[in-house]
Amino acid sequence: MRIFSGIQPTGRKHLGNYIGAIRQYVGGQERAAAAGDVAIYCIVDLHATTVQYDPAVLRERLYDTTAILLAAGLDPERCILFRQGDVPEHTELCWLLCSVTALGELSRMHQFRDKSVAQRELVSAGLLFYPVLQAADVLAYRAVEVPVGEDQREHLELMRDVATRFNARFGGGRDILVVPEHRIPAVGARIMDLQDPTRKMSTTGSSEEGTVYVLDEPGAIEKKMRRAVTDSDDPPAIRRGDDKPGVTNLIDILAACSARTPEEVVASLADARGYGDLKAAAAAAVVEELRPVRERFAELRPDERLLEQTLAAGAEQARALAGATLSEVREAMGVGPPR
Ligand code: AQP
Repeated sequence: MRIFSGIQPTGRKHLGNYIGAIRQYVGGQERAAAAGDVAIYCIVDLHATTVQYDPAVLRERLYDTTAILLAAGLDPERCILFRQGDVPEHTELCWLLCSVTALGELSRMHQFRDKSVAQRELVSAGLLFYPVLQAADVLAYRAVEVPVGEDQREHLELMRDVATRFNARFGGGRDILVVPEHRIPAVGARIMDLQDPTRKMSTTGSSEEGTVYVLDEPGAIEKKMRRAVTDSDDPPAIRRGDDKPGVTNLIDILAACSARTPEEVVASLADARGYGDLKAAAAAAVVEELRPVRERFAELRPDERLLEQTLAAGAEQARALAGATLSEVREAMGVGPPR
């Protein structure tokens, strides 16, 4: 069972990225190996160019993200970790897949609509084509499973449509591309902003106070968790529910960071005096979850040469796999000389 996922090197990685995606990546290494296959993880620098950005900052963030992934437990001996821009097969496949992607579907994507509103100077065509490049990322490796957070569900559906349409149009009775499944974590698929728990915790749309960063110091985490918005129920009720987004978010964070179910967390807080106890327990669990990652990051991040070597070795492995898919796609589409 082949696993693939990508993560942007934008901004500072937050608790939502960590629980929704990064932790799943780490577990994926074992599961893919147990099935005799490999997990492939890509830092998608090309995706990051679809909104306003500073080229020098992008490089810094790329190294930050690489070091965070390694610190969280990705092992280049057990997975393929690489930078998207090092594997040109992604962009070529993106172009070829455009022929089986409906413009109307792209323009209806939530992420395109939300992010295009936020672009003041230019709404780039890249922002519109983002999901096609994302489809190429996954389909190039014939991945079966894509670990992502809940916010990527729509893009995954589009990717599945693109693969199905490609096979029907060009496959000649064969499934040249694999239609992937998404893997969304049972708890923590959508971590919410601590200050506005009706919105997802996000790199671009969240406030500093509402966002716990993977590299935050314990004091900063405790402060943000202590100030998390809950509700004014009197007496306070520690339970999950659509009417209680702030409390639900804290319960989910605590469950995800203490390897328990939300129900077990609620039961463990049956004698709590109020939301303060929930916040303190959640803060302690997040601090302990992120502590080893922050400490290991501090060791790894300064050696940019080693990070580059790791990415280059990963890109070489990735190119061998993506190149094989691409040559079949080109052949099926009648592009370039016959094989
Ligand atoms: N709040 C979240 N809860 C759970 N999972 C989340 N993810 C993002 N936010 C949450 C998951 O993190 C993975 C990597 O995301 P990304 O960095 O590639 O960018 P994104 O999905 O666009 O999310 P961000 O970081 O919040 O950025 P912006 O503000 O640009 O949207 C993905 O698997 C995602 O599902």
